[in-house]
Amino acid sequence: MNPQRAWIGLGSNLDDPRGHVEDALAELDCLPLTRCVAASRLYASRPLGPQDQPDFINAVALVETRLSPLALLDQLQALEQRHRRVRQRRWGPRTLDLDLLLFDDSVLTLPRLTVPHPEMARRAFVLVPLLELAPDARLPDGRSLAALAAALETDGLTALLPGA
Ligand code: ROI
Repeated sequence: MNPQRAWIGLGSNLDDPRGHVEDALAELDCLPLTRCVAASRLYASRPLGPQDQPDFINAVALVETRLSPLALLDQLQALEQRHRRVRQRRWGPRTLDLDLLLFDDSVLTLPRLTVPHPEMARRAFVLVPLLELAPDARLPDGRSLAALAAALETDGLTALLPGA
């Protein structure tokens, strides 16, 4: 079977967020049957949800994988655990969050996994980095991500300079 293309959203706002996201980008390339083929710049973003938490670092990666969507989800969750993800409360701070955003043109509604990610169309910290890599990207239903992003507030989102 040919590899399939999956988009992964990365986010962190605890314990050296930039380090967690940079390490996770490298680790995605080491997952079984998976190669990381592109990664966006890192972005600093104001928290969506409770404001009494640090700003996030966000990025998006494109991987090619021969894993099934659920096997890829298992690998992403194991990677989160290796970053000792602590989830203290819903929408609270976290050391590493990995979201499976898109899996080719699949539409999946499983108990553990919904693809496309149900919130992605409303999140500038997901759409802006993704569009950096794929300006013409669309949801499986044909909606243009650029058009969705244009409707969003991007005030709290800043691309970081490499190495800065
Ligand atoms: N806010 C931002 N800016 N970035 C995230 O990755 C993020 N992730 C979350 C919540 C807490 C909803 N807010 C976020 O899970």
